[in-house]
Amino acid sequence: MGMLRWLRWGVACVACIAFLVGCASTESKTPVERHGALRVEGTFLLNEQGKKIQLRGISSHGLQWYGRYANKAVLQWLRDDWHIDVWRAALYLTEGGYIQNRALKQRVIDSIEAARDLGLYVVVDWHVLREGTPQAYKKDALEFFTEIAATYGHLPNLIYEICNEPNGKDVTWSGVIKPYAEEVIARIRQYDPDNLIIVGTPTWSQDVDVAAEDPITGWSNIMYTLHFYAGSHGKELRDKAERALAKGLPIFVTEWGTTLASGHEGPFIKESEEWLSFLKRHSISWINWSLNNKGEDSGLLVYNADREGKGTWKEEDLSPSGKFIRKILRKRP
Ligand code: IDC
Repeated sequence: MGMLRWLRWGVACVACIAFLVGCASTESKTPVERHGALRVEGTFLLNEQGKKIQLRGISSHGLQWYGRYANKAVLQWLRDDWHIDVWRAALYLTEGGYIQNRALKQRVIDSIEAARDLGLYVVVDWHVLREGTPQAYKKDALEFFTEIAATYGHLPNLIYEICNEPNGKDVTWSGVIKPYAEEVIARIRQYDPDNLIIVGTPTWSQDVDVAAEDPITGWSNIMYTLHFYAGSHGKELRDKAERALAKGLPIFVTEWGTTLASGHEGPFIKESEEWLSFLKRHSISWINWSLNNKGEDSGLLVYNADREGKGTWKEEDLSPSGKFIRKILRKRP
């Protein structure tokens, strides 16, 4: 009798320890160890085990200005202290960006290699903005993505964002953006058959409903960009997103801010929380704009905090937006 009781206790203890070790090891695994290669099914992003997931993370500011933060120490801080899953490397084209300064490609490579070593997902963002149309530098985009896909396409953590925010009244979905996307996707797929490719939508990546009327066909693992700034965009844009989802369009929020669309004012906490619960409800992945100490309200650091970028920032180095976003990220969804 005594023996049996001891045996029961023994079995219970072993089960309990196994459970705790299991929990600890899931926690200590990196995002890429947990989720592996990603794929899209319907409107959802799935991990390698076929489970619905929501990636959450932080964007760089323009790499021409804040590329010094695209390093392993900073990404490790964001992974371990902020619990990010994904880092976005924003390669502007003009305003001192890649078209004018080819050396910036190295900042993208630094981001990819740091993310690879740290087990983070990384979004390579071709940051179409002032140019309006992605067709303006299509040749450069094709060359750039060929090189990135050929060199890093085998990694499970690479995500392509091929045009940040197309804009302008002539920059239509079916006539301009979709044909651009089809060419770039076809090129990437020659080297990388399966990693996620995210396509920008008209009106600074807000018209996901328009893309949903005429989605890209013939390729798998394609998603569409929705961007919002909580102080400027609210229910109307969420309704648009809902219409797109109802038509089956998979959405990835590769950039959002807690401020006005200018990057200033706020943070608009209540409005941001409304958006965050919407994104959670639909399991939509998101990336917050952005890591900089420029002094703008959407920046996650206070003005002039640690100019060297070693990732040793303290709570008092974070802006109100930074404190809010860090708190959200540290709570597991
Ligand atoms: C802004 C930066 C700002 C910089 C400007 C340059 O916050 O410091 O001077 O770009 O063009 C976007 C863009 C993103 C903008 C951001 C805030 O994708 O590049 O960053 N924003 O205005 N879309 C909506 C807002």
